[in-house]
Amino acid sequence: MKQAWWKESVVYQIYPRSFCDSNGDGIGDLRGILSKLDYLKELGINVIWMSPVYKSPNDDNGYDISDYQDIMDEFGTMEDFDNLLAAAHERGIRIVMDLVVNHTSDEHKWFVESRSSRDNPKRDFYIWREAKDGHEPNNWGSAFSGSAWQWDETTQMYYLHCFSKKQPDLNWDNPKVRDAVFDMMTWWCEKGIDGFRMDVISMISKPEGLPDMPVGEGQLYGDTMAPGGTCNGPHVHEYLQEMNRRVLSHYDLMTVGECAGVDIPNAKRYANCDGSELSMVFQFEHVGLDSGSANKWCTDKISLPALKENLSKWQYELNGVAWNSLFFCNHDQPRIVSRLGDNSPKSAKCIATVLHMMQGTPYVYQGEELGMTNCPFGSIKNYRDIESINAYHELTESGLRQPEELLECIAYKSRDNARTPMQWDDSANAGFTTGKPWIMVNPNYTAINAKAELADPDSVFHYYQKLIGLRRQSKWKNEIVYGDYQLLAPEDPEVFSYLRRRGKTTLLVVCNLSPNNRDFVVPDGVMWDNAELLISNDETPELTKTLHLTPWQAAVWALR
Ligand code: TEU
Ligand code: CA
Repeated sequence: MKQAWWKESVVYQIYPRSFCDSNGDGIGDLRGILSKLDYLKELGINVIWMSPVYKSPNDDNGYDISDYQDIMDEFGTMEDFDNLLAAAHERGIRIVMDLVVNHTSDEHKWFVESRSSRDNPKRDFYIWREAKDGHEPNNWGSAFSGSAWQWDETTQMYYLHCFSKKQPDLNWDNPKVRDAVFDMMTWWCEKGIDGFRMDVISMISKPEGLPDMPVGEGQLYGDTMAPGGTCNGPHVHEYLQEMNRRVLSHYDLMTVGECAGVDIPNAKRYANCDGSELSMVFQFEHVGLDSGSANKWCTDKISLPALKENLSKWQYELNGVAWNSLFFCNHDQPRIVSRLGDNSPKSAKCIATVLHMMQGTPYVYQGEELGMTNCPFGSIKNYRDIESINAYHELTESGLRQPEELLECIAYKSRDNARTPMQWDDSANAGFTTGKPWIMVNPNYTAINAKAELADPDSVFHYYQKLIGLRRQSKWKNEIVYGDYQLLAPEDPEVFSYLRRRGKTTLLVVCNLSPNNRDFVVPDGVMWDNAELLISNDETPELTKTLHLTPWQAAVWALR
């Protein structure tokens, strides 16, 4: 298998708004990130992916960009960015930018021109349609509630927005849009950045004729992300191959496509090892396993056998032909220790072991390395996320859901759970800001914070540091990065165990993802004589045919 630096990396995702505030306005910023580079160096990561830092009115916290080549006022200046990039490179840390080009902000100059008149040269930069029988052109719903179409009085037409109405979709079928995007990407590459995470890149090619989509149970609109909708559209691979030819292939970049709705066949194309499109993709099947039949607003738990089957499918299918990203957390997902664990540090370490010993590039989301948990927001007034707030109002005002039960689901699944301020220490506001934070701080910051964990050799932080060290520096790094994967005991409802094999070495990974003591019989065929323990989150477990596992115990051995 071809080796590459981005296959041997561990990426740390920063949500700048909530990471570190350097000027006391309650909002994280670039200088705040600069001040924490040594912390990230200590953790051992070698790539930072920053959520968008470009000019934005922040309708969707920066995922609505009004100028791709300038820095958001709240985050600082382009000089601050240049200083951050240089300082990261000095520490051997690469920086990957968040590329949001499925849509812009409605305040972007392209859209201001496009909406000004039907014959403006920029009109076809976006997707405009006449009303149909006096109504929206089709039944598509926005991911942030309501219709995906917004009526524009000036030119008496609708424009498409798959997200908020302040995020009009770009028309990628227009070669002038592709030219403008590729020019902007080249401008950033010439500044020396190290790659792009590409926001909903699987959605840039819309289906011919924009057909109505099925309306799911408990839904009010057609689901654009269902098969045949906006994901994996007719020209998406053609446009990405063009992007690769015209921009990506000219630089040494890591690229990861955020591919809502991606399946294995499309992933093998997006993340093809032949380098024709992207380095890797984010797939979302595993973090969709606890979505109800209607939508994500439920409190269902993830079934472990289903999770084992799904993650194993991706390990088997992409091995040797494409490349996996490995994540449980990001700025859109609730905290995994609350979703799959029991909020305990030991369960956080167990979950991390499951992910970090697989084949693929692991992503650590800010605070995940501390075991940060979901936040008790309580009232809907304490939420800031457009997705949660709009869903609450649409679903309760339509009578589809009752406020109390829906609020329980929002508490469990809201993106805001990942967006509470990073917990640096036990001083006011967890050391995130000296001002009033833009969103509430999780009250458990007095117990869960970086300062305390840096001082505790048994902390979640030091466990992540060890996992990252195993992958990046240890004598086992090639087995961990490139070894083949084999799931063990698929039917076990609590223990997630698998092998990694490369040459004469086999790694045995055993994780008891349950609060119960468990005996686990190591399947036949797994032989060992001089086993060596790589990592464990408990007293060293005796390696015998029947392992006696404590609650949430994880252990990895190298077997020769
Ligand atoms: O998210 C894409 C996406 O599908 C989201 O709707 C996400 O899956 C969902 O919120 C999970 O419940 C990307 C960005 O990551 C997200 O932050 C942006 O809001 C969205 O695109 C629009 O840019
Ligand atoms: Ca600030």
